Amino acid sequence: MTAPAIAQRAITMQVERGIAVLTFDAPGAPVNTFTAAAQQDLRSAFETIQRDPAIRAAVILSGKRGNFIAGADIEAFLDFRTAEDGEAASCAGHPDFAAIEKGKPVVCAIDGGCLGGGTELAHACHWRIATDRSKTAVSLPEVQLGIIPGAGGTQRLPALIGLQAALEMILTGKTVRAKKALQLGLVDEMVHPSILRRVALQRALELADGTRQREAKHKGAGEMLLDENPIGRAIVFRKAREGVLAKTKGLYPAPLAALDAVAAGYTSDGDGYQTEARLFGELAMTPESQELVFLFFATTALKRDMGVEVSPLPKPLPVERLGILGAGFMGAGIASVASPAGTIVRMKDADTARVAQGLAAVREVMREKLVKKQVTRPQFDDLLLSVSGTTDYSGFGNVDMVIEAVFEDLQVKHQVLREIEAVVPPRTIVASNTSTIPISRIASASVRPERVLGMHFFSPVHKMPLLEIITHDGNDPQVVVSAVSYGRMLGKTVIVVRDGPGFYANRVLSPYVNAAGLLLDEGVSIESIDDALVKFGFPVGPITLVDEVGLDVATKAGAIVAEAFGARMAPNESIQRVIRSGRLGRKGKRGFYLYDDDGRKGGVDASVYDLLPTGQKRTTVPAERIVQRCVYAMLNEAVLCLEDGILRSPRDGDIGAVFGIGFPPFRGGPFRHIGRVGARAVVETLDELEREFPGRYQAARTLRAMAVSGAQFYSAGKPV
Ligand code: 3H9
Repeated sequence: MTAPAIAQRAITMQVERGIAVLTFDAPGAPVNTFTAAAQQDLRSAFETIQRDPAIRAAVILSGKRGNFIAGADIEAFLDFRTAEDGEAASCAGHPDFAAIEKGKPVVCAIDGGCLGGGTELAHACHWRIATDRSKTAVSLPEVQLGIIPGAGGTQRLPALIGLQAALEMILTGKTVRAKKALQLGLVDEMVHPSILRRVALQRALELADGTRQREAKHKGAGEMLLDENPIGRAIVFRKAREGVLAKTKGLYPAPLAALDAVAAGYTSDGDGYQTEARLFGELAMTPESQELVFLFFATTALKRDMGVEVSPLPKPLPVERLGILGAGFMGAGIASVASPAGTIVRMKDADTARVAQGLAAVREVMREKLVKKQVTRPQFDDLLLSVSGTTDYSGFGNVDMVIEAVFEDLQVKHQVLREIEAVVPPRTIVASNTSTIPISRIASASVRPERVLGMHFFSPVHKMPLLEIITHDGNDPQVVVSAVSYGRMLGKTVIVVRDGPGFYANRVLSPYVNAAGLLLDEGVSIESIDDALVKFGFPVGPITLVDEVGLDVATKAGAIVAEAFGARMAPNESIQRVIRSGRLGRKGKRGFYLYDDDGRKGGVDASVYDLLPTGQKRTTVPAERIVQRCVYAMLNEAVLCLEDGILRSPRDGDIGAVFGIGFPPFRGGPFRHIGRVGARAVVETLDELEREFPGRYQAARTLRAMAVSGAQFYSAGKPV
């Protein structure tokens, strides 16, 4: 007999055979989050459960297919004014989860993403079941938002799965799929989604009857030794701290605070939860967390933006078959992300050797997926079968899209464009993976220019998240929408920019790299330039970056923007001289740095200084000035891109810089960084630099106006 539903706002409760079944289904929201109202619903549901003698146990599940609980409501963090506000939010949840933990048996039935506070709720339950659906995964992603788990995660997880495994999850925020969660003891059981509810009810009955007890995780002897004695734990904490510092260079406070919170749980009773709440509150107020939270909202807002301002919005055309021209590094890279997205790929190059090389490169990426258990053996085989090669245009007669990734030369691009258009159907979208040549110039040779646009992937394609889509004035909006939609299918963060030399990413990168080159011209050491920018938060310094992308590629991009923007981007001497000497960077195993036969980077190649204007004579420039000279050139250029209409919004500029060129995420992006420093201070520094380097740092008009008016790029609250 089923009792009538008791209406709750986000969580509804039904009682079946003495088991309270709580369904979390936040009305009108795409995912379940612990808003204040949902938290109140949970609290009152459990008060009823504990009070009502007819209820013997409970099951909690989600009413949203593929989404269990996405954690705390991140939007609420925007209202925190002090660290105490954050601490209070954390403290408010602690008694609720403690009451669940200490009360009647609760089974947590996880189907889909279980994140942050959702995972912490699961920890407080007595039995956890996950479905074997590919979307089902458990994580504590708080550090990625610059905070730590604040609903008991730093305290309960180590007890559940052991200290080392818990730290691995808490410090990285990584996602654990159902199968791995089962191995770790993070969940107790894995079932097919169709039987989740039934099994969960059954387990609740068994727990209530006492016929089933939650088994403690079977820790290995080594794990026991480490977890259960203070010396062992001290070793684990020390190693974890070293690992965090090596990875974050001390720039991200959250993982270090997480270590303190976890450690506090071992030192005294109850204090761990207080420490967790205090640190959660403190971290929520850090600029690092605020910028990471900004990035979360900016990226989710971007997912809804189709890149065109027309109404009604055209429907995206499906891309089921893709032709790729050029089986080189980029072409093969694109194939390796297109195939897992379910696309049939046909890759063409001039001869069979190149095609074979391209197919081998695709195979290598798929093999990596297999090794990391991201795909099964049959899936791996299927993925490889979906990519084929050709030296003519056979198979291009029915493709929905062609992406050309041939040599960066306008005549070559025109030639292939004509060839493509002669074989593909009129509906086919033709995209160029050019990183520098203006799309309108490429499209000028097309018989259907409205179907030609740019899709600038970043290298290595399977790792780099950004896709820059470049449109020109004559594009059909449906073509743009289709490219955006397909880019997202490939798992990319997509920004749409207008055509112009260097588009956005390469345009802002050019003056930054150039500034580094000018420092080299003066005799500043390679290490001190790279170190200064790495300490600012870039993943690698600008000189290493030039080696990575290839000196030929960097100089070519530099020449295009120099031609377009004149004195502001006039090339430095050093990089020109090094390329003229025949050094290509990592790919040629000789650049500014030394490389071994496998391409692994060693130290600076001291002999490279002989090629530079000051030879072996060194000079020093303070790290802070190095950063200003490189970064302010980039900040100013980003604003100029906005003024020129290359960027559609500061949001796109921030996302493009963070996901495309490694602008430090904890600084939010160039526009956010300007907001933090203040437009007036930025203009003052630019003016000072301009006096020293005339023509290179003329502050953008917008910045100057903002310095006077106090206007901001962003208003308070969630970015749209
Ligand atoms: C936490 O839990 C702290 C606790 O330890 C302690 C607290 C005291 N909050 O990404 P999507 C929105 S910290 C608010 O496009 P998908 C999102 O903005 C939290 N809003 O969907 C978007 O809104 P809109 C730890 C959220 O299917 C809409 O939902 N949790 C939240 O591609 C759809 O999102 C996380 O960090 C949230 N927690 O991916 C999880 N989550 O429609 C962050 C989503 O207005 N979330 N929204 O643009 C995610 O990683 C993904 O959203 C998820 C779904 C995987 C869940």
